Amino acid sequence: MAKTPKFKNAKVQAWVDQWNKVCTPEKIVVVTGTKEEHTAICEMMVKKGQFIKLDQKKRPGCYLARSHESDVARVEGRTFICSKNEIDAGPTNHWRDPVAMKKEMLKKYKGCMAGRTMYVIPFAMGPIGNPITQYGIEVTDSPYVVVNMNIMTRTGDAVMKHLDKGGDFVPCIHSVGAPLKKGQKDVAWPCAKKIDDKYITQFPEDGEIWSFGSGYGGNALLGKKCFALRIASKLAKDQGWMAEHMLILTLTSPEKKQYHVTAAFPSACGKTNLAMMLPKLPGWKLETIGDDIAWLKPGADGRLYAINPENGFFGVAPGTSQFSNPNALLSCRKNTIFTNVVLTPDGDIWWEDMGIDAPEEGVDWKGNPCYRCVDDKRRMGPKPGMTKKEVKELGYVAAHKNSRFTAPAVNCPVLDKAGFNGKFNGKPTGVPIDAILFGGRRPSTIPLVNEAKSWTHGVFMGSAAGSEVTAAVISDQIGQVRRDPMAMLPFFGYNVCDYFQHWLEMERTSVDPTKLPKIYFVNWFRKTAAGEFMWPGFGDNSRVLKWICDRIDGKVEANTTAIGNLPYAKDISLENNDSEDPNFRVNEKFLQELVTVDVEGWKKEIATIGASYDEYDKKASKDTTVVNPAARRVPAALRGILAQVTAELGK
Ligand code: OXD
Ligand code: MN
Repeated sequence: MAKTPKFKNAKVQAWVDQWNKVCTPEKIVVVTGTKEEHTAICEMMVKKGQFIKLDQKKRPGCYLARSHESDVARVEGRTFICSKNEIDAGPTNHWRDPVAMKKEMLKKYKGCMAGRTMYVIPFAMGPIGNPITQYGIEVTDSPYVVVNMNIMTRTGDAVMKHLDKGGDFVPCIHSVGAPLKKGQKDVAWPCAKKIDDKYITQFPEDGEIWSFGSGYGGNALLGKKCFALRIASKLAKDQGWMAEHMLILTLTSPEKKQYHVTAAFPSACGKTNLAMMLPKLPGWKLETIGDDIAWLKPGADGRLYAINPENGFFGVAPGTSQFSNPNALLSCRKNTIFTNVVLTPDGDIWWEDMGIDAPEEGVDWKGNPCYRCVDDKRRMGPKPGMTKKEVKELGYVAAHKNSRFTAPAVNCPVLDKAGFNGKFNGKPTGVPIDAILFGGRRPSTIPLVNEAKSWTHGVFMGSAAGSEVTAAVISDQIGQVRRDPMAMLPFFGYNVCDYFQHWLEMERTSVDPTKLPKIYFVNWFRKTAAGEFMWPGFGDNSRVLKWICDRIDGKVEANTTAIGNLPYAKDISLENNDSEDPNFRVNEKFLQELVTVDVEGWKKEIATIGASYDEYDKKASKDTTVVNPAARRVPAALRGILAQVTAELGK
């Protein structure tokens, strides 16, 4: 056990004392958040072989880490919501009894930091001092977590000063679960190697987060998914606000009118790309406020005001290119940590679909040599002389599919600085939201854009969101469509049915429901039977955003259908639709199809939405602790919309 530093905040003192006794670290360091401290930790990791320093001319302040093969993404199967009653975790979460879980995990934590440094990270989710901001303390034995938290959240002395005044915070404990014996050499990526030894645990009623065994992303950077979504969603429900898996952007029209939009898409479905998009439509400007999480609070005028609680981007690297997201590439030019990408011989990085030629030779995410394919300069294989087809057949990628960049938001060339700092018109209110988008990767059926007929219809749309599973999670279902309500499936801190009810309550309790944002469902990912994309996506998505703004301003009519209000194709602007490459040009024939209801497809869609509701309801029916089961089922208002859409489709 190390000597515990003294803290002015008694709850901080108790939290650090408690974990010092349990985890018995060699020493304790309180993170101050300075640049010098950050660099010193990175350099210490370079010395220990845990970071590779990239070429500092090309990538100043940048480092590369390679994780253990068992530790490459979020582990949903090992993520637990430990509410006292199982029904409060709901049908979509893994529930464990909180007392039993703490007992089980305490055994794991016992002595787990032996030979390691325990870092105490004071962090803020949101701009320090903003009324919407919340605070946390993460105790961790991972220097990788410290430097990533420094980028992803506001950390250090300024936060501690706030807590010194007695401010409350969410206590978090994290360990990689790899104690060191005396004299034992550390490995490049310490973690618990067996999936079953990893625990990502939320105690929503105590407001505590306990994480063990993983050092990767959302499993370990506890401000992100564990706090800003799982714990915050429960706080938000209790306090009448919303914590959502949404990007936030600011759009300015050629007439200089500003709109603020949030969008909830599942992991790795293009939130970062939309948040930083370069509009194809002339005269339109898009700025970024956040790319992953939004906290929305009702203002006195009835509008919903949003902040981005984060401070950086934890972006998926593969696919990020000069074409798909030049602003993301520029965001990671400096002071960025790359994880599981390819190292080039000149000390730079590369990944699949980066839009530039691969180096002739490099080092892949596992640390093994990799080589440019003989017939494709943009692919790499594990042996020299391989063809693209051979590499594909092997299922080999040189950068892991969930490899990431952790980049400071201030690097983003199109950052809306005021909005990012939680300000609107000089006031720390967050920005007023005009439209909420839901979406996912849906190769069929779902139109390009569909406007909800009412708030309740919008909640229905969100509840029915679905997407193909991506590599952001360790899963055997990658590529299959799964229901992912409001893109929150892995992130609900409580019962999904109560969450739906909470969304409905936002309208019921609003001082002026007419001021709530309009809700839309978008789909950039429709494919033809032959597998080609029907919509170019990326900068062309500005055409859809413009239609949404036109609808908000009452400038265009919509086609009222059974499933919602669809655009007339003529109202989707085709200005500047002159790319030479047909893949990057709107195809007018496809456009017509994208705004037409696929009645047969929708009948199937509606049946599977109903089936997902039935699944959610089953849990409430089985639970003997439920006093009023009807109140814990999918709200009748959503069942009502389902019935209405079904009836109208049948006409
Ligand atoms: C993320 C995710 O890392 O959703 O943002 O997985
Ligand atoms: Mn996310």
